[in-house]
Amino acid sequence: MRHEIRVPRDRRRVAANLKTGGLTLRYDEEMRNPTRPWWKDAVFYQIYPRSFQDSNGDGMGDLPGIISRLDELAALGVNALWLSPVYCSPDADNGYDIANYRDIDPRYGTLKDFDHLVAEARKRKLRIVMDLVVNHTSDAHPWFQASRRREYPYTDYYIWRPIKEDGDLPNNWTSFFQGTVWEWDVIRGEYYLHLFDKRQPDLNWANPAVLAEVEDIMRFWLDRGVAGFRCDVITCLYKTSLEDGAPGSVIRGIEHYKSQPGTHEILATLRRDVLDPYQAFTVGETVMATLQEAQDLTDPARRELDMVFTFDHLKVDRRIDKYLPKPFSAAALLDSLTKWQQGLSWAAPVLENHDQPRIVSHYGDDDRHWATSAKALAVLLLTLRGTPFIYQGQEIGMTNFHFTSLDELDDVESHRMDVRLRGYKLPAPLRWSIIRPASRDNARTPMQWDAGPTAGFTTGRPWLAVNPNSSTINYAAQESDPASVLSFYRAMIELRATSPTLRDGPFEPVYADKSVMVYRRGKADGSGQPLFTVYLNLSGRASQLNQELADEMRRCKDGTTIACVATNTGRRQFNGTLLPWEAVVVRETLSPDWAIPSKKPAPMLASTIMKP
Ligand SMILES: [Ca+2]
Repeated sequence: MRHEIRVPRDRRRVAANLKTGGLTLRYDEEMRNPTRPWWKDAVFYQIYPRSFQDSNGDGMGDLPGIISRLDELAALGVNALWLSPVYCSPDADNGYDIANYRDIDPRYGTLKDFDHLVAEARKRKLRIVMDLVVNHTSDAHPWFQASRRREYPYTDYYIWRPIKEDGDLPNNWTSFFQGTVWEWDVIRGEYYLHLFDKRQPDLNWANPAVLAEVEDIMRFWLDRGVAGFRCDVITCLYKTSLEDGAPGSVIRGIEHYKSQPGTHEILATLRRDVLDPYQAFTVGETVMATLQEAQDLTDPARRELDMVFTFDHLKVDRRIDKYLPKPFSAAALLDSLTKWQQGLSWAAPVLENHDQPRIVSHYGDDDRHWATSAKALAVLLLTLRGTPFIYQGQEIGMTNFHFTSLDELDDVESHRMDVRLRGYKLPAPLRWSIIRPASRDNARTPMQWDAGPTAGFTTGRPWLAVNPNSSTINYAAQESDPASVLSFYRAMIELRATSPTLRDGPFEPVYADKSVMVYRRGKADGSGQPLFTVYLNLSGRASQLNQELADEMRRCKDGTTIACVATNTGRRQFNGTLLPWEAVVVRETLSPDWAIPSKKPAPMLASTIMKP
C-alpha cells in the first residue's frame, strides 16, 4: 500500500485550473443560474459500491460496475451520486476505516477507473460526491503505524495518553460500539482513543498538521473532478477536553466532543481554504445533533456545511435507539418533519441509507401494499423541502431481507447488539426479533437489476445474499412499466425538477392523525407560485378525512386551477376518503394554463396498485 506522504502543494495550480476552465468551471457553466448553488435544485443518489454492480465476477460491486449503470441513473433523473467509501481499507467497518485516502481499493478498481467514472458521469450531467471519513483512520494507515513508533511528524496525529498512575484508563468515556474508547498499544506503550471500533483510531484535530493533511486529501479529489463530500460523523472531530464524562450517559464523554466550537472552526477553515475555491459542496452526517447544532452547522452566514442529514423522522417508531420499537404514528412523523423542515435553512431529506432498514419495510408495507406504499413514500421524500437523497434500490422499492439467523448477517453492529442483548439475558428468539428488522444488512444486500439468480449484480458469488424477492422486485421488470415504482420515482423527480416551490417553498403542516398526514408546500400569497397540498395515508386502512379537508379535496378537478398532479392509486377525483396507502399531490395555481417555465409540463402520474 502506497504511503501517504504530504507533498508541498502548488497552490497556483488550483488558481490556474479555475482560470483556464478546468473541471470545476465546466460544472459551473452547466448551472442554470450562476448565483444559485447547483445542489439546491438537485436530487442525489447514494451508491453503496460493494452492493451496486459487480463487473468482474468477484462478488463485490466496483467502479467499472457503476460506470456500466450510469445510463440507468441518468434515466432516473438524479443529478449527483454520492459514493460510500471506495478508498483502500482493511474493512473493519465496511470501508469507513481508511488506510490510504489517495487511492482506490483494488477491489473497487483503480484511480484510472475513478477518472473514467467522473468523465462518464459528467457526460450524463451527473456529479460525483465522495465520502470524507476523517474523524478516524484505519489502524493500518501509515500515519498510525508511524505514530505508534513516535516517528516525526506523525507522533501527535492521534490521541495518545499514558496509563494513569493508579493503573486506570485515561478517562471513563464509552465507545459508540460499546466498551471503553481506549486501546492499549504495546509498541508505543500508551493508550489511543477510538470513538468507534478499536481499529479506527481517532485523529488528533488539535494538531494543525492533521488539518493540513485533510485539506490536501480534499484537494486531491477535487482536482480529479469530485463535486464535493459527504462528511462522516463530522460533528465529533474536535475533542475539547479528555475529562471524565458525566455518569449515566449512554455514550459517556460525548459532551466533550459533540459539536464543539473547535469543530465549527475546523469546518469554517475547510470551507475557506478548500471548498470555496472549488465551489464544492458538503453534506454532513451529524451524530445526535440538536436542531440548534444543525442550524449552526448549516447557517449560510457561518460558511461551514451546506446541509446536514437529519434522522429524527426515521425514529418516530423507535424508543431511545433503533432497536426498541414503538407504534408508528403519522402525527409523530409530521411533527418531526415540521421541526426540521422549518428549522433548517436547507435540509437533506432522506428515508434510506446504508445504515437504515429499507423504508418500504419500515414505514411502508412490503407485503400486500408493497408498490402503493413504496410510491407513497416516494411522494413523501420528493415533496419535502431541500435536497433529497435516494438510496440505491429505493427507487425500485427494495425491501428488507428476511434473514433467518444471525450467522447470515455481516453487519458488525448486529453482532455487537446480540452480545449486548445477551447481557440483558434476553432469549435468542427475542434478540433476533429485535435485531433482524433493524440490521444494517437489510439495506446492503445487492442491487436487484434483473430476475436472474444473482439479480444481475454479479456473475460470481455475491458478498452478501441476494434477496430472493429479486425474482419479482427488480429493475428490468420495472424499467418500461409505466405503473412501476421506478416509473413513479422518475415522474416524481421530474415533477420536483419543474417546481421551485417543491424544492424551496415553505413547509406547513395541515393535519395529522395516527395514519394520515397532510402538509402544504408554498404560500397562497398571490405571487403566482403554485401551492401544493400533499395528502398521505400511511396505513393499510382507508381513512375518512375531516369535513374541511374532504371539501378541499373535492374541489380537485383536472383542467382547473386545482388539479391532482400526482397520485399513486390512479384516482383523480376525491370524495373525502383516502384509500389504503394513498398519496395525492394537489396543485393550486392562479389559472389552469399557468405553467412553470420548463421544458415539459409537470407530469400527471397515473398509477395502479401492483403486487410483488
Ligand atoms: Ca468486483
